[in-house]
Amino acid sequence: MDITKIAEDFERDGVVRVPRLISVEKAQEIRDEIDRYVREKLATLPGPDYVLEKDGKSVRNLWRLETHDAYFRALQDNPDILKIVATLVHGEPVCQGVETFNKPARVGSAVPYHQDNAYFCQNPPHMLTVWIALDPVTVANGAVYYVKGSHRTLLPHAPSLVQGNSIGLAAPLDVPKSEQFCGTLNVGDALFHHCQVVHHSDPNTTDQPRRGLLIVYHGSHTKTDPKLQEAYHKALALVTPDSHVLKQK
Ligand SMILES: O=C(O)CCC(=O)C(=O)O
Repeated sequence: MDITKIAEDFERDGVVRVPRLISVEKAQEIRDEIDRYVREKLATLPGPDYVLEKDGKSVRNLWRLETHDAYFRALQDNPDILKIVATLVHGEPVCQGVETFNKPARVGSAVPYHQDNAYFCQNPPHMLTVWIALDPVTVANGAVYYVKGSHRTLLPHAPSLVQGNSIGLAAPLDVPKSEQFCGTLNVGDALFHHCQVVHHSDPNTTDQPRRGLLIVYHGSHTKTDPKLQEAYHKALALVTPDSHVLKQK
């Protein structure tokens, strides 16, 4: 892994693909642990810590895995990951969360255009997500699309009313999908994406799931911006929770 090259691409584009970040065997182990977690813990989780798809049973997201489970807590300490993250966040990495975007076969829903810092509210925006492929990620099963270079400014956001992604870009970006970077991946590959790069994903229309494990880090020096956080909390409050399906990020 050439960290200098990874950092160069990340600074310029706001997203960088890192092949084989974890092994295929490790990805299988994580898939098995997600299945165990859902089987054993979903029913006991507090409301905001998971989201189901519209069918009311397939898991869309698991949030804050590190607070509920030692296996997932340990994933944040992977030294290969920390080495890259320390360079990209310009400081000591602090894990903000371990989570999944499962995009299950046939029912996996879209994620609207957004910048993560509208949720994270960090200043300076030295924060990123390590998005690790647990299944092959293709155009058809809902790869994440990124607008390269869009990470330099935080754009206005507005409530999206989408369950699990309560806030999205207030106005569409004038960049056709054909010009966006499509994050297709093999199992074990990863995307490191900056907290201000614009991204989104389509529904999964295939019979193959597209599970992503996400580990979010910021530098220990970043601070929460109270104004940004107020706007986010307002958007979150607009998505009325339903006892089965609506659980928020
Ligand atoms: O996995 C996806 O489809 C979207 C991921 C995402 O929106 C995020 O990392 O903030």
